[in-house]
Amino acid sequence: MKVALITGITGQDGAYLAELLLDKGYKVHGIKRRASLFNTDRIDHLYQDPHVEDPRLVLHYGDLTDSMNLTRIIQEVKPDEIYNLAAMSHVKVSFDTPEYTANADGIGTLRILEAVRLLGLEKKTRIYQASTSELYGLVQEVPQSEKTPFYPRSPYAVAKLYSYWITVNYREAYEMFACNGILFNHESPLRGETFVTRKITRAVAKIALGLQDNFYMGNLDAQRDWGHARDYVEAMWKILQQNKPEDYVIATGNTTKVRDFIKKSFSELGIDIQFEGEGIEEVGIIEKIDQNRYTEVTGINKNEMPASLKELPKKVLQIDPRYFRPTEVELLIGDATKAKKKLNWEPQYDLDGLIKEMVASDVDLFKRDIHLRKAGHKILRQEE
Ligand code: NDP
Ligand code: GDR
Repeated sequence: MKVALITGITGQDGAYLAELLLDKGYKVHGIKRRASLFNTDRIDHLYQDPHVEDPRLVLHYGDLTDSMNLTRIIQEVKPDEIYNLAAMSHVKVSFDTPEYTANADGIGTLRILEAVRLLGLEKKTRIYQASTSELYGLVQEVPQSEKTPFYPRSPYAVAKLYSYWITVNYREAYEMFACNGILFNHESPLRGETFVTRKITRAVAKIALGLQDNFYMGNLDAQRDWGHARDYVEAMWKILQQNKPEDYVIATGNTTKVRDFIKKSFSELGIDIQFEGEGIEEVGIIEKIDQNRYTEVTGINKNEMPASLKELPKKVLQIDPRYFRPTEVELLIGDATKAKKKLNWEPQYDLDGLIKEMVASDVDLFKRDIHLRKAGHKILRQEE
């Protein structure tokens, strides 16, 4: 039985990857951080009671900023494969916490590589490093491939640049099987609530259900190459199954503006949103609703439709400069030709399929809130 160690197992990708590896018959160890509240929601369905004999999923407390902790866990587990997914992964937040981001996202990777070397596991343990399309930053060329020069535009991306190169360096210096997956944005119903796609699908669901009147966004013109996390964790695994350690771009090859993601998400529920005005004065207005489509997806018929949606046109979106970044990445579009050829990797989802799944999941989530409210329970959720 192969043994894998996943850092960041409680995150979006960690959850999908753990599921994939368990399905493939791996024993999976994961590193989670101690938090004052439970933080394993995304992997609770995979949880195995540690009291059963030889559980296939084992969680360890740890942190990428703690070398001794990482070295001890790697010594104990002796993994065949390490997937280093842990990171402070929010680009905007990295401007607020640049030193911590450098420590966790940059030096954290060095700690893992060095632990493997110190423990004499260089020939046994293969390492996947979660590199990112943010490395390309300021546009040098499109589409971006393994050969495109890097120009990082945030403390997050600069920290990840260090990780990218230290992974290459350990591969070349010590002949370690260490690889970078340069993954473009990938999303899912498990996406963190403050990343743009999930922020949008949550707001769309809440507005459609009458739980929220409007929401605030940043740069609507940024363009991203969005794929589905399920497809992307498959690529991570494939990268470590090759004969030779190499770096790969993983992307769909299509790019979409944030404003079009918003339009498509509303349209999934039969709601037509139009944009008016310019710059920070721009607003999003619901013009009309296709009643049949709305009922088909929400299960709510015309009579039960929230009062807030009955008076159209209705302003639901405004710009708040607090969501602008000091330096922005305007355009990402990936060229995954190498991965398609060498890994035989092909994404199964397209953008419409991704949006459909995310919107349906958030509608379901907030319909549950409505039921709980009706039953007299108080629901408090923080939005950002
Ligand atoms: P998430 O933010 O969903 O998950 C990050 C994970 O890292 C969480 O489990 C988090 O724990 C953990 N973590 C954060 N800081 C530390 C730390 N100091 N020590 C240990 N664990 C820590 O990210 P994703 O799943 O979306 O992304 C996975 C990786 O891939 C990240 O490295 C990200 O930067 C990178 N990436 C992501 C892309 C994307 O589009 N999703 C694209 C390209 C790269 P907790 O749950 O406690 O917060
Ligand atoms: P990104 O993802 O920075 O690409 O990093 P995010 O979803 O945060 O932003 C994408 C684009 O949307 C614009 N935007 C907003 N973003 C957020 N979060 N909130 C808003 O209100 C908003 N309005 C507009 C942003 O300016 C940006 O241009 C993600 C992370 O998962 C990284 O860890 C990963 O490395 C990269 O994807 C690839």
